[in-house]
Amino acid sequence: MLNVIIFGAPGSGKGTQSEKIVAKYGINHISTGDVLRGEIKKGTKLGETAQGYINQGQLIPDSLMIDILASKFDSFKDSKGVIFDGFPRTIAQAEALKVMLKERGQEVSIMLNLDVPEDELMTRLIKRGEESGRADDNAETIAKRLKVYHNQTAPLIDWYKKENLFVAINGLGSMDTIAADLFKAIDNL
Ligand code: B4P
Repeated sequence: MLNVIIFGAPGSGKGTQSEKIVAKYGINHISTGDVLRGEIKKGTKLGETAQGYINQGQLIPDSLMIDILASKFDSFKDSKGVIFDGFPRTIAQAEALKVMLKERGQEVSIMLNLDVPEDELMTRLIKRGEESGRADDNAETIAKRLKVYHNQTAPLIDWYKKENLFVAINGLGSMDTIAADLFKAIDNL
């Protein structure tokens, strides 16, 4: 199985590029952000809990996220692989992912880091907020999300470098150019 992690700060294009990778390689997609927004829309207990964290720009507790991830992963039948979009976001989530995959005879194939300067992230997310009305895409919450990213998520870069799975990708430019770089990295596996 091809198990790809697409990694980057909020607004780096993880969701955008995941769709292109899914279309090219025919693998399944787990976007933890989409799962949470789906639960909010359905008005479930989980959605209610998630909404509070998301609107504050905070991460949902690891224990909840890890359970969600495992059950979503196990829902795929005869899968060629999975793209993990928005997970892991903490060291605890990365460790749990490693264990979860190992228990299923699997491992992470590659971690692709979309590198985008902070002013560009802000511009993209503000624009998305105006177009989609996403509650967490406003200047104040974006600033909090970027802080959370630097404190809790960015340390995963070194973690995956130690695992020899890290590949840096320039996340600035046209969506197709970035996709071509991502495909090249995957095809090199
Ligand atoms: P996510 O839904 O994962 O959202 P994101 O990081 O903000 O966006 P992404 O990087 O996918 O950007 P996109 O492609 O859409 O998370 C939302 C929240 O959920 C988190 O803050 C957290 O609270 C919670 N959460 C999720 N996973 C969690 C976890 N594992 N643990 C705990 N909490 C969790 O691109 C953004 C915009 O840029 C789009 O409008 C797009 O059109 C544009 N864009 C993309 N590529 C571009 C390019 N090359 N040039 C110009 N614009 C581009």
